[in-house]
Amino acid sequence: MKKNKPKNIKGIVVALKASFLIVEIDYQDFKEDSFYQFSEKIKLLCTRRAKLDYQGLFIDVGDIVSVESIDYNNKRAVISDVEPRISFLKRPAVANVTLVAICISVDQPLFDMEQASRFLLTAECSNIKALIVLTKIDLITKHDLILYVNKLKCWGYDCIPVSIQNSQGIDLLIEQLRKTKLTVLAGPSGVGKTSLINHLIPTASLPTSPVSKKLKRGTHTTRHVELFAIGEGSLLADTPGFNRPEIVCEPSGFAYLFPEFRTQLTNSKCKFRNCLHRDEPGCVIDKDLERYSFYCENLEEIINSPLPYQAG
Ligand SMILES: Nc1nc2c(ncn2[C@@H]2O[C@H](COP(=O)(O)OP(=O)(O)OP(=O)(O)O)[C@@H](O)[C@H]2O)c(=O)[nH]1
Ligand SMILES: [Mg+2]
Ligand SMILES: [Zn+2]
Repeated sequence: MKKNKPKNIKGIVVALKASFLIVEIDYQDFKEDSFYQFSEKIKLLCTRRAKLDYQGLFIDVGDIVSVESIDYNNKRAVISDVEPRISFLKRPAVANVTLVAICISVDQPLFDMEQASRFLLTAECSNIKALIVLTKIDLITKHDLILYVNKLKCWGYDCIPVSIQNSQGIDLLIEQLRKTKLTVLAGPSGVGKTSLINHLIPTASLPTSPVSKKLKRGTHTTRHVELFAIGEGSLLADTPGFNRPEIVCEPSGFAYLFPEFRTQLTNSKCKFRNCLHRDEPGCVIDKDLERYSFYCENLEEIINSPLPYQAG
């Protein structure tokens, strides 16, 4: 018996282009359909039903949506609904993220503790698991690399050191990405996020550019968030680099965004319940930890921010 073509089907938003959304749907849904015989994925250029705007439902890359009025010849459709998100990374804006892979280069541009921490705090604020991808390790010695890895361990983070020049760490990174549903590559401009995607998915062929010799910074080559398939059911997002992520947090919760402080606060309690871990007596935070002064400076900024609990 001929199956009825489904009225609307589910897909994932893989990119935003001007006022359109690119939605990828799975042709497998139609395999038994005698009219459409599909075997792979298809991208549709979509608009959205006005009712979604009235309902205040935003749609970003990573959102699972229902599409209807599908025109297969012209690859167009209309988004009629959006599923609730399991997570949302605010900047770069990506929905349903399961892992933020924060790319930080050891050189060109040089590793910057404050900048790296700001990216990590963004992931922590969104309650999304973070992993550091230490890039361009061909530019430093083995000895210096060990120092970086140990430093990040003290901050409470695992890292995967990689280089696309000599393929070091690439297999380990692929293994991690293939067991994760949606990984976002985030980080400053010029650290090599897009180069990594081109290396991992050669068909992507995305534009990259050298770091500015004068400013020693990236040149903001990637302008949009885009999702790419990597392995069965795993997605990887390239994102535009930016240099100083904003920290949005309440002063009392700030210390909990640092894994190395979190461990201390879980193991023992400060004398005062409202301790902000500065000069309060009976505070359990170890003031010798590397990121302690960064914590204090930014706490001050958060407290004195003209906007409620914003700094950056
Ligand atoms: N030596 C070395 N250079 C690299 C490596 N990975 C990337 N690069 C270079 O770094 C430069 C910047 O790379 P991109 O991939 O454009 O950086 P990006 O993070 O995507 O930058 P934005 O799109 O601006 O955010 C390019 O010239 C790359 O060739 C690496 O492993 N080693
Ligand atoms: Mg890029
Ligand atoms: Zn304290």
